[in-house]
Amino acid sequence: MGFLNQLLKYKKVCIQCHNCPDADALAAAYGVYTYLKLHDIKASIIYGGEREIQKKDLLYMLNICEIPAEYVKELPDTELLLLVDGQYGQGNVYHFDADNIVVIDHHMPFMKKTPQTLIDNSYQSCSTIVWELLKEEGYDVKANRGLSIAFLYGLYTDTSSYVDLYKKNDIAMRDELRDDYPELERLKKSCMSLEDLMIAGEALHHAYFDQDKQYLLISAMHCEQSVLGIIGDMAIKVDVAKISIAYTDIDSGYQISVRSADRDYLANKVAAKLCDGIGNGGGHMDKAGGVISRDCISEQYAGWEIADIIKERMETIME
Ligand SMILES: [Mn+2]
Repeated sequence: MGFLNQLLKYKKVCIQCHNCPDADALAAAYGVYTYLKLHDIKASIIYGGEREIQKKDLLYMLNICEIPAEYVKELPDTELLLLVDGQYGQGNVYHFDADNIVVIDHHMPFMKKTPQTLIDNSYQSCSTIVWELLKEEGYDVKANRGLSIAFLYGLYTDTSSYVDLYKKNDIAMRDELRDDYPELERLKKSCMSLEDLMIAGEALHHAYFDQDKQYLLISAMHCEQSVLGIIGDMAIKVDVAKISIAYTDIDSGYQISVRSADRDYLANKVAAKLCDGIGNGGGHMDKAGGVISRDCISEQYAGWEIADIIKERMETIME
């Protein structure tokens, strides 16, 4: 029996994406949703957190792929809470009280392994995992145009526009699903607003470089996480930079985005250490992110600027 097959015993399932869902979370959720709907299960796609999706590309994706993602403050009545692209208890996954949890994720394992968790960080996107699960159940993904576009865009955004795509299974999905989709081409070219472009330019113009430890620290005006990622992706291409850290303010504190060009300082480790005790960080070895909580720093670092907190922590991390 496949992993998805075990879900058919439920009548109502809530599929939860991490806060500020990205294309990969939405696509993975939609894949599971499609399977459950096919078997007449009452399924919904939800997310919580600070705000509703605002990014133009994601709104366009929800529209063309017909993904019914809902922003909620409370967990709707459900028998099962199924998390995609994130894990229960993590900082970027809004906490809803639930007893019955299933997790499908491709980040570093944070939860204990159980029959209800499928966490494999050897995958570059959660979409690829769900694509494989659907194939295992005999579902023809390629015949579903909207889902194919969603999976491809999820993988595309999680691999820096396929530039970092290198894993066998992820490449297999790209190769199988790829086709001439004008909507996908438009999606790929809609991930920044004009304002984001100005914010990125301004942020890069004022980048701080630590000569001794060889890292870049970049402060950006309030922007989406994906824009921070674009800034970080560009900054880490600098020859002398081992690490780049871009950050921006969000309601609850600061969003950070870490890139690594040096195996001695893995991005997920750096992000975890930067946020240790004052937030939550993690991700992949070359790309990671995190959130530093304003409440936590006002206790532990009263009167400190965020840049100084990061600099002090980087001194220790890169010793
Ligand atoms: Mn992902």
